[in-house]
Order: sequence, then structure tokens, then C-alpha cells
Amino acid sequence: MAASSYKYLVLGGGNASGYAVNELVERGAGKSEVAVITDEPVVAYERPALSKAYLFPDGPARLPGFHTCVGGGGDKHDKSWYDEKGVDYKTSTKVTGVDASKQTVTTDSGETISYEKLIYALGARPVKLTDFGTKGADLKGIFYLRNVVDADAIVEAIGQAKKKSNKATVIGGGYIGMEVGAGLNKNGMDVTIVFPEKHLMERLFTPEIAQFYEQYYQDKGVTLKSGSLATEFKGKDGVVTTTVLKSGEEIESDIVVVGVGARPNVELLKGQVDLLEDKPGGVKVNGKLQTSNPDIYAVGDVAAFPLQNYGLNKMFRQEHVANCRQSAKHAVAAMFDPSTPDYDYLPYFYSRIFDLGWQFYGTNEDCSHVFFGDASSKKFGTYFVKDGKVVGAFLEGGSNEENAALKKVAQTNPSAPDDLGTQGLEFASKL
Ligand code: NAD
Ligand code: ISD
Repeated sequence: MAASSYKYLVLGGGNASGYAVNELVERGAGKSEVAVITDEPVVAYERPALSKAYLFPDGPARLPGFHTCVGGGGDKHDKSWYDEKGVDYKTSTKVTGVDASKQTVTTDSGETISYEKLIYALGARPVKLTDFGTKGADLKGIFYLRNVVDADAIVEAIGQAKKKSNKATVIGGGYIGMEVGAGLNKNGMDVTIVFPEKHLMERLFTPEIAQFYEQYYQDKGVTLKSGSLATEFKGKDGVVTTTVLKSGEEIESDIVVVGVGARPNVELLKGQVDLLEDKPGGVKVNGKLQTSNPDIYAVGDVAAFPLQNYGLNKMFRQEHVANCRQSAKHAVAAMFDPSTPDYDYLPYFYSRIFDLGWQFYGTNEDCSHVFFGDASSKKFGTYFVKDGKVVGAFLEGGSNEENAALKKVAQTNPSAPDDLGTQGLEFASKL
């Protein structure tokens, strides 16, 4: 790094970091005023690509094609962009400590760097099966997916598996489980997805929604093992060969990919600023994304912020790229202009699997649900209703206009008519 003192120091090089630096530069941060420290070997990129197009057998996404901010409709910032803007970007460097009282950060390369404003964007890390003490979980051939190094290892393993039985086991039926399961299947692998719940994506899908996707996966040749826990992995010569389920059933495969959730990387701020001890955890921030120390902001997956709208009134943390982009932009705006209103985030998720694509806006918490449309035409959805208001909306196969209409439903929370299911998309479109 050119200097060891910066006006703005960004910790982490993920999605939120990329958008924070973009906003700092757009708002006029000068050359050598901004630095980024990340343990990743490359500058920030759009993480969603890793579980989706990165795994495609044909025309896969590869860097530098998806550096931030291309996913948010902005320019692609590769290393030369940071150099040109005078941003000191330190890759392959781990932050080892933060001292809020001295306003300094230490790194594993032995540096001590001081800051005026710190943007903490260290994200989340995959929950590991070794954390639960699952026997054999440290065998080679068991993969997690969070960063481009993980994704490259999986791509390499897919190539190797072709020379063996070409079988893969996926542990977890959430985002990683569904997206990576589809990606492995597209590579011609014989895929089994193992998950403890009754159906896929239980935290969001209703049984009706799940039924459609489960049938789709099965029609593609994917085996689904619901209500199943992996209790042990067996291997040969240190490499995984078998996943043992609680039922005693054994599934053989060349590779195992695990997606059983993520944990926010709060540790470096422990004792320095207030953390949210209760679920969902995270670094506690106010509506300006500012921690209990006014010179430290937290953004992206790691930040727990107050959310008052959309029938929700609580501290909220969202591991999603839309929140990474928006919270990063908002923190920098608030840093430059304290009159910036509080962060107002509409919870949002999307996924793309096979030739399908769904979007969800709002909340499904403590809601009843009303299905609409026709699953056989791959165009259907569900409204989520709380206290007579529509507070969440899900749509498979929507056009841009239809998705925008769904978003408006979740934003405005209209009263739910008795014939909501019959009105279906029409209800959203006429708002
Ligand atoms: P997730 O929370 O979406 O799914 C975790 C799954 O693992 C659930 O089915 C859960 O019940 C299951 N599980 C939990 N403990 C288990 C155990 N011991 N054995 C077997 N299964 C177990 O988390 P994820 O899929 O790992 O994704 C990690 C992070 O990446 C999340 O923050 C997610 O939001 C994000 N992500 C998002 C997208 C998207 O938005 N499209 C895509 C990929 C990843
Ligand atoms: O939309 C997404 C997606 O596909 C991800 O991988 O958000 C995530 C990140 O986990 C959020 O940072």
C-alpha cells in the first residue's frame, strides 16, 4: 500500500465492498484516500454468478467478466479501474484486528493501517459440517461455495469426476443446494440433494411452490432426499466416497458440495462495537448503517439494521446481493451527508435454476398464503398475507413488468381481497 493512513478504509472485498468503493469514488473521494483489504486474490465481483453461471458447462461466467458493478447496472471495475482511481487495493491479505479506540487495523502481513472512517464489509462464511463434528467432514472432495477459489475447486472436481462415477451429493436444500444441484446436473452429473426439511427451500417456499420445483428437479434426473441428515462421510485414501444418512442409507459420490447456511463475520468487532447477540446476529447498525462507534459503518451480509416497514419491525440482517449493493451505497451517502434518511430496504430474493427464474419481494413471516397461476405453464406465484394485507409476493417466470408489479405489492401492502387467488397477477398489475 502506498500509505498506511486512509480517510476511508474498507474491510472486505465482496459485493458490498465493491459498491461502497464505487460510491466513495462517485462522491469525490480523492486519490490515495481509499483503501480496501481483502483475503480474496482478486478485486470485488458479483458473488451470485458463482452458484449460477460459473458452473455452466458451456459458456460459463469467468472473471474479469463479472467484477462489480456489472450486476447492478454499473461499469465493470477490474484492477485497472481501482489503480486509475487511486484506490489502494490489497488482495490476499487478512485483517487480523481492529482497534476502534486507536482507529487502526492490523493485517497478517504485519501492517498497521489507520483510518478516519471504516467500512466493515466482511460478509459471512459458510457453516461447516466440521463445526457440528460430523464424522469424516474434513475429507478431501467435500466442498463449500462462497468465493471464486471455492468455485474453481468445484469446477476442477467436476472435471475429475467425469473420469470416475460422475456422481455428486449436495448437502442442504436452500439456495446453494438448489443452484449448485442444478449446475452439477447440467454438467451431466448424477446428483442427489440431501436436506433435513420436508421440502426444498423451506424458509421461503410453500409446499405448493416446492412441489413444482421438486418435480422439475426429479424430471431432470436429480434425486431428492428430504427429511435426511448426513451423519458421517466415509472415504478412501483421504478422499470422500460415501455420505451416510441418519437412516443408515449410504450414498456414493465423487464429490460432495455442502450449503447449510452462513454465519456473519462479526468477530473482529467483538468488544469494539455493539453486536446483535440474538438471531439473526450481526453487527448492530442504525438507519445510517453506522455502528455504536460513529466512525465505523457495517454493510452487506454482516450488518443487522432496523427495519420498520412491510409489516416488519425488528433488527434485520439479509444475506443477499441487493442488500449488499443498497446498504453499501446508503452508508457512503450517510457518511457524506448526515441528513440522508434512514435505510429503507424491501427484502428481496431471486434465483435462476435450469431454464427457470423466480423473484420474491417482502416477507413470508407469520403469513397465510394464496397460490395463483398455473404451475404446468411455468408461470405461477403466491401472495403472502398478514393481518389482511399482502406483505409478500413470489413469482416464477415473470417478465420485468410483472416482477415490478409484484415488487409494488410488497412495497405498498394492499388489502387482500377474497378473490386474491383468482385475480392472481391481475391484482398486482392493476395497482
Ligand atoms: P440456506 O440457508 O439457503 O440453506 C441451508 C440449507 O441447509 C437448508 O435447507 C437447511 O435446512 C439445510 N441444513 C442446515 N443444517 C443442515 C445439516 N446439518 N445437514 C443438512 N442440511 C442442513 O443457505 P445456503 O444455501 O448455504 O446459502 C448460503 C448463503 O448464500 C446464504 O446467505 C444465501 O442467502 C446465499 N445465497 C443466496 C443465493 C440467492 O439469493 N439466490 C444463492 C446462493 C447463495
Ligand atoms: O443473490 C445472492 C446470491 O446469489 C448470493 O450468492 O446473494 C448472495 C450472496 O450470498 C449475498 O452476499
